Amino acid sequence: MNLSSNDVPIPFSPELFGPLRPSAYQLSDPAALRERLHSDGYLYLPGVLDREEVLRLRGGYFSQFPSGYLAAGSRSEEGVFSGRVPQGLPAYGVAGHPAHSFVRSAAFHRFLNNPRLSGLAGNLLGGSVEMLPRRILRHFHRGLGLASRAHLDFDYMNEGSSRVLTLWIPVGDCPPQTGALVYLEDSHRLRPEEYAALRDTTDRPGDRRPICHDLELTARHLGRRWLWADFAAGDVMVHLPQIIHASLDTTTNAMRLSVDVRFVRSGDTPDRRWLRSWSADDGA
Ligand SMILES: O=C(O)CCC(=O)C(=O)O
Repeated sequence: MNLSSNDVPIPFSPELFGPLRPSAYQLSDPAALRERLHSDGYLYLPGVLDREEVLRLRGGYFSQFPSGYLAAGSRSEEGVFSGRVPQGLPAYGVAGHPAHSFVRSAAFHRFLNNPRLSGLAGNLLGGSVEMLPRRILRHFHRGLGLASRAHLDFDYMNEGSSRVLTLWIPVGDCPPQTGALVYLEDSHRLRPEEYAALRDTTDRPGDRRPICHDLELTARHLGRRWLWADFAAGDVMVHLPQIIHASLDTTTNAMRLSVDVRFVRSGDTPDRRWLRSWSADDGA
């Protein structure tokens, strides 16, 4: 596999990559699931959601684009990039772009209102929970050379309770080459001083929140592997706000689409920046 992140190549070698450990979401013992989450920093839960429902959401989103964006003869739920971005399409995720209206649509809210998601989060947080209103739709096509830099979620929501969980949902099949998320093994146990120096190697001077855009450097500096999976529509990842993760560049014709949402315990005070619908220019 030829992989890169933010256009920086990373060899797919056993030194740098290892497999995510799958868990069965139906584990009848929520305490065991919780224990595994805290031990690994994540839960990789294949097949939590109905595949067809996830693909319908994918189709609903891609059908909002002007003609010419999707490959001729393909169906919107396949989300295959034609190689051409229509002229006049507003910047990604701002008012006027389909992602901006989609996260405010009834179909999107219905999809996320699934009791499997709130039930899972409730079991893991040990009580009743609320999904924060800032729910991010991430969409990448090949050629952008853009991905999520190594980071931890709490750096983006550190003005509220740290009792928060992220659920990452691939909206379509998402192997590494399509831009999957990868997790730095056991990085939720690191002390911030251990990765502080990496923040100086950045393609985003002025923003101290990302840890690093160079995933090979990050893995070698911290002496641990990136954990990956061949995600399918229906899978759900759960992670702690302290685990370092990133995403790979999309190099396939099939586009990368995902949603990430956060849950807090009811009654906890969340970071106020997460209390409004997401917009790509909201600065949060
Ligand atoms: O989907 C991505 O590229 C990043 C998502 C992420 O960082 C998260 O879900 O916490």
